[in-house]
Amino acid sequence: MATKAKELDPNSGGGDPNPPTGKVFENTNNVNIPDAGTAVTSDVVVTGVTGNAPATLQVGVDIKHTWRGDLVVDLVAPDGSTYRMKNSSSNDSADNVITTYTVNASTEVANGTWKLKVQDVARYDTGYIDSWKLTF
Ligand SMILES: [Ca+2]
Ligand SMILES: [Ca+2]
Repeated sequence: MATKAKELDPNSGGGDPNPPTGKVFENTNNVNIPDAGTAVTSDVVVTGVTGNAPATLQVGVDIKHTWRGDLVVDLVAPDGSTYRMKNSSSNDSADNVITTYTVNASTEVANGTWKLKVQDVARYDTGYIDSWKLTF
């Protein structure tokens, strides 16, 4: 029986003519989010990725906050296009937004400065962007 080579191994990245590179770009600098204030951003500069971003761009977010329902979270592509990942939700009193969103960014050129944009839209509880990353 013939060898079944390189089939559906999500971690290999090898043997695929259009490989998901699995390149990771991260910003671990903390950014304070003003309470019921203006949006803040954190930059990630992407280089060395050919062509457009994938339809399954992985956006890993680590935001520390004492009432995460206050938060609106967007991904901003290099050309300024905005992708909403999380809306505010006044009754979501849980802590923190620590998750990975999947964004269809296939119309966006990969290389350039991407931003995580976070706004706190309700008073009293506060927090900060701890880190975030893009996986191509
Ligand atoms: Ca708040
Ligand atoms: Ca950090």
